[in-house]
Amino acid sequence: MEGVRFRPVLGRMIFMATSPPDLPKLPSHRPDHDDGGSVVLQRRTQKVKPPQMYQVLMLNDDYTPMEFVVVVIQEYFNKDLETATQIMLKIHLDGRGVCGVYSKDVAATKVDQVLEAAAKAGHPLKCVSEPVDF
Ligand code: TYC
Repeated sequence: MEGVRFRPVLGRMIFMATSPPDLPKLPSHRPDHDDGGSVVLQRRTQKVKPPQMYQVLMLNDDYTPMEFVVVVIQEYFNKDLETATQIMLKIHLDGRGVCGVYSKDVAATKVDQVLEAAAKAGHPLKCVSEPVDF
């Protein structure tokens, strides 16, 4: 009988394309005993903690004008006039007060901005950041 003759290489290709691959045996997820179909959820301890936050504090001094402090708090900590005035008065009375709470990098930037504005204006205003729950 005159059949179609494949060249040997083509015959190999067809064989490879149609044969299922030899897969490694995966571990079975079926229980090896009858669990009655129940599902058990295991509680895991939380691994991801929220990031450490930093509070930006301004410190009192005897020379920086109150008005300047209020403007700085409004400008860099996005507070309205009333809130900024309350924060300034708290700093004036207690020696220090929180102007805002931020991630580490943002808090460091706020400190730099306040110190630069104060230095430019010739005021000794001091500003620091510290981890919350310090
Ligand atoms: N104590 C300053 C004054 O009487 C006012 C002041 C408030 C200064 C807050 C600094 O962070 C400060 N002029």
